[in-house]
Amino acid sequence: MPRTIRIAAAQVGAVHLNDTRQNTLQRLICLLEEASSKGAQVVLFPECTFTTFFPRHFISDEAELESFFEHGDIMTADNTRGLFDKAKELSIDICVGFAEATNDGEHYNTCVYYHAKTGSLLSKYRKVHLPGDVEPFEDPEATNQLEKRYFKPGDLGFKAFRVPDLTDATPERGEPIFGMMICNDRRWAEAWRCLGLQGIEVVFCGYNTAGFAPHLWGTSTDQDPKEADAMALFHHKLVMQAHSYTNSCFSVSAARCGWDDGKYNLIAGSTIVGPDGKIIAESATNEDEIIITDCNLDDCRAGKTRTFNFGRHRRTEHYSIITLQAGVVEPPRLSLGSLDGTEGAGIWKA
Ligand code: CDV
Repeated sequence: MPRTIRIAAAQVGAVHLNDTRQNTLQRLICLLEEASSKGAQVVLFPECTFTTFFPRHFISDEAELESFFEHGDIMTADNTRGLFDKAKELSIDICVGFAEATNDGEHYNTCVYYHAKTGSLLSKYRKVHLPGDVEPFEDPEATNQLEKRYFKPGDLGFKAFRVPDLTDATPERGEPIFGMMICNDRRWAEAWRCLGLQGIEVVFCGYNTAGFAPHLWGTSTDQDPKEADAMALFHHKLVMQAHSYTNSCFSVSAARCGWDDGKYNLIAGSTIVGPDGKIIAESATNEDEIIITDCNLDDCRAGKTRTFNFGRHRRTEHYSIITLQAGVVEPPRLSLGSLDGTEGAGIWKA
């Protein structure tokens, strides 16, 4: 029996600094209703879904900063409850990103998986790879990315989880295996492999990715903004496709995109990618939009049992460098050694 699930990504267009919480929430609810009318069983929403992407702003006022965070139970808090209530009413699971303030005063860039049938959170993930800086750029024209200032690195790791009720749990395969990551995490092979090693079948990833942000990335500040935007989109698709392929899983990505405040450009490009690395659904606008497709999880089997059969082919005895060292340690410079056989002089010995 095929283990097929209809999965959607809810792309969310521009959200301005002064947009009201209620207005943004209403847009998310409309997207959920549209996904429901198309038969979606699970819908992914972007990173920091409920507000504008505030880490681009240097906010010194503590109360103002806290207003971008969600406090208390995300399922019942005033600013977010509407989406969870609607998901329950429509019987659709949702995966949604938000800025989390914990009861003990910590702050994380978080997402949760909400299981509609039981009205409970099946899993929570806190973003591990926080990009950007603690201090704002000196150039007042630069777009900041102050995630390292506002959030602590996630402390929950990359945990895959089983989801009941979406497909018949066949005796051979059991319930679907899902996992979550957030935006910048998708660029790191390590994040994917941690999920891949748990037999991941669908990775969910919401994102806010600046198009033209020359102080942050790109080649120079006078780069053509359109080219920069195209390159950011290319890199987004590259990592989603490559890592879906090398871990033999589906991936779903949902963009917060468009021109926030008419000034800050975030790329669109929400996608659903198959375990062969091919894009099977893709957004066509940079506005609010649902993309949706059927995913037969058994399509993951070919890769998982052949080319990427990890148990058969991985050679962990050669991988310790990955966890022992974070930064780069280059081999010794040839020019600093002599050619008399000194270590590092470029003479290979068996
Ligand atoms: N929100 C993000 O994590 N954005 C990063 C940018 C800043 C590099 C990204 O990887 O898309």
